[in-house]
Amino acid sequence: MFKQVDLPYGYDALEPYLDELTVETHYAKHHANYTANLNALAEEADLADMEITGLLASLDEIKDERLRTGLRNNGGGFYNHNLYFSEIGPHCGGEPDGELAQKIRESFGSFAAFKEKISALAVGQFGSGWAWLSVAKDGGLILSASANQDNPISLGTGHTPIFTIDVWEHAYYLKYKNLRAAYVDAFFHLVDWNTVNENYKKAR
Ligand code: MN3
Repeated sequence: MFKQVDLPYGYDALEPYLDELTVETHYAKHHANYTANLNALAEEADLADMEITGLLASLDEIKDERLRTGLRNNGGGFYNHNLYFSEIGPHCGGEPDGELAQKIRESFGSFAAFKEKISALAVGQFGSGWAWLSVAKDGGLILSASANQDNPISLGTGHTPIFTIDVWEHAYYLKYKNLRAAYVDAFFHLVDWNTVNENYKKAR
């Protein structure tokens, strides 16, 4: 049984950067639906006992095309949103410190340069998708973007995601309309870098 991450904040707690209706719809409708669909499909495929990362990394082994596609989309939707909703919160933002801050400086030159690069990937992703900060097997930091509910695990990159930005229109359209760049900029006011730092230490 796959379980949506608990929201440790209210639907209105991310105002003014994310409005209450967007957060409620995103978590209680979109994310909840991906989770329910994943559970039904995983049960049908007899894969309900797997870890989601293991399931997403071995989609190729699912012979039935309907189940494989359904698990790719809904398993991705489940995993991606668990990361997204757990890496943000009220009274956050700013810059990371500790080991992640140092690694970001080593990899990208500065936090500002990192922010600029991942924002460009998020804004430039054509249609629905995600931007990612991941850890490679050699410990390096990798930036990428993906379409739909794909992620670095389901795409078979071998990288472990530690931070993501959802750029599906459902993540921002009620408040920001077509201004995706404004949403991405506002999103950085919500990032809980302590959690991302923990994700980094686990992934490394
Ligand atoms: Mn979403």
